[in-house]
Amino acid sequence: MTAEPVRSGANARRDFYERIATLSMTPLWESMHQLVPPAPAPKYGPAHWDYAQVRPYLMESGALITAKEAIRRVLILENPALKGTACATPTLYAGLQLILPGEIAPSHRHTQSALRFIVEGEGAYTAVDGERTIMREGDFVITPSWTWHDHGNESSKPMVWLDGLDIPIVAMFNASFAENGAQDEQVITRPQGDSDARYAAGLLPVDHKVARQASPIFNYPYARTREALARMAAAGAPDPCHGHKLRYVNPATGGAPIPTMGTFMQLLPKGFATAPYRSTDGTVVSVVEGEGETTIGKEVIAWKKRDHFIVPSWMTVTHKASSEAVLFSFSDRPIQERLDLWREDRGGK
Ligand code: 1HN
Repeated sequence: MTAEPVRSGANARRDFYERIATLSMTPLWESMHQLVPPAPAPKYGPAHWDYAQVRPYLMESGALITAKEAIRRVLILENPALKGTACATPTLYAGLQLILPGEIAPSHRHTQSALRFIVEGEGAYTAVDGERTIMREGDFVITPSWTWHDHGNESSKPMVWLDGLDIPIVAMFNASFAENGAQDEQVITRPQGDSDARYAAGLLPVDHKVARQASPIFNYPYARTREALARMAAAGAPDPCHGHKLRYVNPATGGAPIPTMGTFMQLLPKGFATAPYRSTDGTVVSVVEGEGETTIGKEVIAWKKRDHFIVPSWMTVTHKASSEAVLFSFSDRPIQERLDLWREDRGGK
């Protein structure tokens, strides 16, 4: 091969860059490797929130401000590598919300989609577009984009849930709209259980038309999810990388219940160790049952019930369950799949 002639030295180039900067131009050849890395190079790492450490602060926040004054009394789970961004991963927001007995979180709506995953307590409700649902530990509840929602706790105990929102994604598109309701509590127009009856029994109303991507089911109760996992585990061997893993589904489309965020539940049998796995979707995990250890790259996270942790994009992950364990997780996988971006590496398994 003949050597390429060098056209000019470093000083001449620097001078050139300064002159084109006056026209808001910059040379691609100086940044191309960073712009198009040969494999994902996430600028964030794993993170872990131990519920035993977090819970006292959550309860302290309950004495500091009411749910009504706060609008939403939430401690954001901010990835330490993304300080100041309120992000758990570059595309996902996560937070732990506390609502005390007798409190309400007033009605509002926004274009960001939200999920709730109930971490502690039982008996608070959320209302979404005219229907209430009572929430229990392990339930997965959705608030689709632009739907009115308010919460209230009519039980005698504090309720804590994980909020997952697509805030960074909506921000990237500059597509945020939000408004407050006229009243704190929205008008209820449908009986409790109505959407469950119409959409969650393996049936759909005969003339149902898909009007939006989000699921018409808004509470996926843990009792059903747990039974499905138990029966699946009794019926066959676990997947080497996932254990027994299911994804939540919008029955009208077959897609994810929330178009921007995929949601998953997996059971790891006692003593089970997963094979190394990685995928391009950064993931937030909530421990529902059991104890174990997750290795992400070189970091080892020892977790138990109600802990939360982050698995970054394309980092190799293995789980080991010391007792039978159940993990809820959410990620940006559905968007990546729609854009033909999502990849996984099962390490040959
Ligand atoms: C929100 O509306 C809720 O409705 C929770 O419970 C967390 C974080 C940012 C913006 C809106 C809720 C939120 C949020």
